Amino acid sequence: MKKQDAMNRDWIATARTLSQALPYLQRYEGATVVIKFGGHAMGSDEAMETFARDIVLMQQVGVNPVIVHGGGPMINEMLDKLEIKSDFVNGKRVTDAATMEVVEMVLSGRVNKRIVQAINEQGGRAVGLSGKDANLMVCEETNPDLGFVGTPVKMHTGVLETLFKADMIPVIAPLGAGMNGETFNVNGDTAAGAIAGALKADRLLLLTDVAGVKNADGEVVTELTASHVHELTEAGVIAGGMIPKTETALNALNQGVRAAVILDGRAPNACLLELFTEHGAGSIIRQ
Ligand code: X2W
Repeated sequence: MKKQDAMNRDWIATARTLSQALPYLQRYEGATVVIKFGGHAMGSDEAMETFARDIVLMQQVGVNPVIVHGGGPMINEMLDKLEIKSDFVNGKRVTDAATMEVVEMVLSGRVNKRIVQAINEQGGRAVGLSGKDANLMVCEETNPDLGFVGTPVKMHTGVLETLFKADMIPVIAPLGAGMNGETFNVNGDTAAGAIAGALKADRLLLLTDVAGVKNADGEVVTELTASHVHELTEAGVIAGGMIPKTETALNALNQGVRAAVILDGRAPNACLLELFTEHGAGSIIRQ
C-alpha cells in the first residue's frame, strides 16, 4: 500500500511539473533557440541520448532548435592518432591544410552524424550540415598566422528556414566556405553566435562543462547584463576559456539575439531546465 502511495505521488509530481511548464511552453511557441553543444559537454552515450530527447521535446512543443556543435577533444584524438601536432593560439587551433582535412573529417563526419543519429533515434528528424552547405556561413581568414581559421562575414540562413518549415532539426558543424573555394575551421562558439545572430534567435544556449559565469567568490551568477560582463572581465574575474564564451554572448546580443545562456551541458536535462522551468540553469546574459 505504502509503495503504491509513493508511486502515485511520483505521477502526481510529474503531472504538476507538466502543468507548471505551461507558461514557458507558451512563451517559446515558435521561438528559435540555437544550442552550442561543445565537445566537452558531449559525454557518454547516455548523456547524448538525454540531450537528443530534450531537443526532440523542444521541437515537439513548437520551438525551432538549431544545434551547432564543437568537437575539439575528438579532433585532438584523431590528430594524435595520425601523429599531427596541433597548437592553439588564443583558443583557436592553428590549422594548416593537413589539419583542416582532419578537422572537416571529424566534425562533419563523426561528430555531426553521431548527434544526427541520436536525435533521430528519439523520433526527431535531424539533418546534418556544415557552414559550407548552401553557403550558410561564408568566412574570411581570421589571421594569416592561424592558417585556415575563419571568421564568419556573410550568413545565408535560408536553408535553416527551409528545414524549420519541414519540421527538421538542423545540426551544424562549424566549418565555413571561403570566397575562393577554401574550407575554414571556425571556433564552435563563434559559429553558434554568428548563426544565432543571423537568425535573431530568441535564445543562444552555450552548453559547456562549467556551471556558468562565476563572481569573485566563485559563485555562479545566474543573471547578468552586458555591462556586468564588461566589469567582471576588466576585474579579471571572467578569464581564460570563459572569455570567448562571454564575447560570443555579447556579440550575439548586439546582433539582436534576445538572451544568451552559459550552462553546464553535462547536467541532466540542462536545456529543459533552462527553457521550461522557473529555476533556469547557468548564467543568463541580457543587454
Ligand atoms: C575548433 C572547432 C571545434 C570546436 C577546433 O579546431 O577545435 C578552432 O579552434 P569545441 O568542442 O567547441 O571546443 N576550431 C578554430 O570549437 O570544438
